[in-house]
Amino acid sequence: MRTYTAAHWGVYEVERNGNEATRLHPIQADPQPSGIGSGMLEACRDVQVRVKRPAVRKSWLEDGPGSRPERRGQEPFVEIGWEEALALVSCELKRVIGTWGNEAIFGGSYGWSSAGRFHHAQSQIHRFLNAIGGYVRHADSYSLGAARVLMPHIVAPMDELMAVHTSWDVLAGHTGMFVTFGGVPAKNAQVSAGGPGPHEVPGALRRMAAAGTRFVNISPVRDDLETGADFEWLAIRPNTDTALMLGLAHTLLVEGLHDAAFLDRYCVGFDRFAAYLRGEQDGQAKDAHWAAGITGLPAARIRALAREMAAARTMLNIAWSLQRSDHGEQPFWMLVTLAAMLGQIGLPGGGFGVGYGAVNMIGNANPRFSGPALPQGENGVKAFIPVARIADMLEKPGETFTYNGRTLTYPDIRMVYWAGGNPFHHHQDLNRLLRAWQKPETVIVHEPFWTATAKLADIVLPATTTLERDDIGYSTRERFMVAMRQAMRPVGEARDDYDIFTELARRLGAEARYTEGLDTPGWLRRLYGESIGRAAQADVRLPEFDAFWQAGLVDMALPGQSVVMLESFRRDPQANPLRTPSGRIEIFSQTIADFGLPDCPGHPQWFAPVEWLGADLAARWPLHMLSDQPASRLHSQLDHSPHSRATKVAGREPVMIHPTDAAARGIGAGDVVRVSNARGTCLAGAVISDAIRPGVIKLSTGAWFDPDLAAASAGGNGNGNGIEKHGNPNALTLDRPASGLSQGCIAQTCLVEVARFEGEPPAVTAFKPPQLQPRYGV
Ligand SMILES: Nc1nc2c(c(=O)[nH]1)N[C@H]1C(S)=C(S)[C@@H](COP(=O)(O)OP(=O)(O)OC[C@H]3O[C@@H](n4cnc5c(=O)[nH]c(N)nc54)[C@H](O)[C@@H]3O)O[C@H]1N2
Ligand SMILES: Nc1nc2c(c(=O)[nH]1)N[C@H]1C(S)=C(S)[C@@H](COP(=O)(O)OP(=O)(O)OC[C@H]3O[C@@H](n4cnc5c(=O)[nH]c(N)nc54)[C@H](O)[C@@H]3O)O[C@H]1N2
Ligand SMILES: [Mo]
Repeated sequence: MRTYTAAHWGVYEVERNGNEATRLHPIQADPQPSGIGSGMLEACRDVQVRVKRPAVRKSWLEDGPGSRPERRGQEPFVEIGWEEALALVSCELKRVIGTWGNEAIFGGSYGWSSAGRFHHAQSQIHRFLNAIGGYVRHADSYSLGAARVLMPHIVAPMDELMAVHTSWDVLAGHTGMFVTFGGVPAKNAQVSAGGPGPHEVPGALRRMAAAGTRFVNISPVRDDLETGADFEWLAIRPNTDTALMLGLAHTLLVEGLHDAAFLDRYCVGFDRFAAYLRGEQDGQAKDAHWAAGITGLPAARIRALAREMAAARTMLNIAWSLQRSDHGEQPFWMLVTLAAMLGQIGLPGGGFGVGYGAVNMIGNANPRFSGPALPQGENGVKAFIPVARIADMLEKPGETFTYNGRTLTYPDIRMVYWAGGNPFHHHQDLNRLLRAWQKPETVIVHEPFWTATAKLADIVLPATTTLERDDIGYSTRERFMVAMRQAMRPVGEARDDYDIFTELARRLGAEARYTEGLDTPGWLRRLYGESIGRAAQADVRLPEFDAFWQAGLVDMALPGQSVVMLESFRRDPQANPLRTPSGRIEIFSQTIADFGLPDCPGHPQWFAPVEWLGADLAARWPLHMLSDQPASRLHSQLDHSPHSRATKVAGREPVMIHPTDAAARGIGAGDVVRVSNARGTCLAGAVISDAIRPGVIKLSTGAWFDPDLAAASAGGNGNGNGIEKHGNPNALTLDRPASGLSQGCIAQTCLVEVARFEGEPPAVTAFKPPQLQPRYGV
């Protein structure tokens, strides 16, 4: 029997021996399978790292909710049976709701979990919490905190833009110049949420280069672009792209190279922006010379680049990482503005892209429809936070903050309930989060693995991985719908999130609302069935469920399709207006101006970030640390797999350092180094490379957080925190919002210093389970 499965990093044919998978083979249609999947089976079966039984922190079990929260992560867990665990969790939910109301439960539960659309943990937990009265939710994402709030005001919502990127075939046919801020990282395009079909990006870039497209990569890192040919690398100082784009815009303006007719017909507010560009108010023209001083790039090259862009069919692209920075709205707003000045938006091969390479689906022309998805129900609680404000929320109940023109209040959280995410991987300034995490009385986590977040919980319920259950794989603009048939038995006593929540809902009198009387097979049929009609509207004929389940894969490709972003708007802006207040591209936004925010005014502007190489602080912390997405895993997922472990240096996460910076510090390849700033210290393994700008280091995210909690609670190593031993950059990043508009995370804004670690470095314990005790002594 041929069966399939899907992960965020690929679609696989499952070789099996009866009910147990023996190997996963990337599907034949995939020209460039991701290596991430190679260790997936092994990682899921790693009984050392799996949570095998429900487990409760000792003090919580013995003395009740709120007992010794400072001991989270430091004391043993007691393993208990499912019956007792379900009783504990349901009683605790009743207590919290009865005493404090549903508004005391934070169920935002951000995270990518795994690929199947039914067992999508975030949807499951939200549906469950809604069924019992609601919870404090999160808005937006870590991926696109600033862009999700900004872009609807000025052009279109991010989800809309992501789904209508000009397709790769059109780029190969028409694009003369492809200028990208932050590369087109093929490492990131290994992934699509819900499961990528064929990996398209490496081949697409090579086809463009072969067809004659000229590439310019503006990035502190050279190798986040690979086209199979030479390209120009402009090694910009991190977080200064807005200044560069302003310099380019200034040259276009003063040399009359901007498309005044386009700006007139399709945009509003160019005049106000042009006055800023010329420096009419602040006396500072944002010219190439000015931009050179900020970006570290030569003024002559900036001027020439502007002319070259105006002379060619030019596509401008920006990586999502650029908005994960202080004032992260500005580079995105400025990219759209620059593209508007070039006047090629809506033309084949011209205009802008917001994330070619960020995930595989961007630039695909496969059909677009909303696939199977679990309805989440109605939330009885109105309070929410922008996703990255979690530590603020825990520390500052009752305080107010601004968000997208509104003033909101942080709720008073007593319980945190998480399924499918790893905040002790994903949040910034994890030493701060460790302190804030002591605030709730109870932390409940569903996890397949003993991640840092599981270890820092009070109650951990073992969840199955996607391989242990039936599901459906689907992602917009990807080629295949996948019948994900169970590929192995659950490990230990793990249960599906759906089954856990069903049991809890029963104990809380909400079973009918949560399950609607359906079991997993019933839901798969229903969700698939409901998507047949939506698919038909996109000209996709899905077979009936039984045929789909039998076949395993449905190929939804519609050959010959291509996409040009904003084509219909360009053809007729009156008939096809944008959904902005003016119906046009807003270079000046009256709405945003009226919010009256000092850190996000009505048109794009340069603001110096709180931390960057031009700051006074750089005298003390002279290196800019980029914490990009890891090539060898998805965030923290599968860090314990052989594939990810093979990339470690001296057992820690590799940190890329320029030879000059390494030599100045006596650091050699393979050395263990301390990466520090005032917020924390982590250890990493040195990789020396000239593919990075001097003064910049790169430490990818996702090494399992391995803090020295005892030292942290005792006051630590001088900066108040224990050393993180494994190389998690969020031990150092800054937990502040991009602006009062979006409150997005700013992980890429971070100064540090690096030094050789002298002596014997402490052992990495990230993949060791916590101390586990049986319920009753034997
Ligand atoms: N410094 C820095 N930090 C960053 C970023 C950065 O660029 N720099 N990027 C940010 C971004 S863009 C993102 S999206 C976040 C990602 O942050 P997360 O999405 O939180 O990271 P993951 O490691 O994918 O965490 C998913 C967790 O779900 C678990 N899981 C998988 N399947 C299931 C399931 O079926 N049920 C349950 N209950 N659990 C499951 C996995 O074991 C894993 O622990 O990180 C952010 N953090
Ligand atoms: N393999 C893998 N792929 C992934 C993920 C993963 O964890 N693993 N995560 C997925 C997720 S959730 C997301 S949100 C996307 C994220 O996609 P992105 O946010 O775009 O990814 P990053 O790798 O953080 O950054 C891309 C590049 O931007 C460059 N860069 C950083 N700062 C600056 C700057 O200030 N200026 C310029 N010009 N360049 C800069 C870095 O050199 C980096 O190579 O990736 C997705 N793809
Ligand atoms: Mo993300």
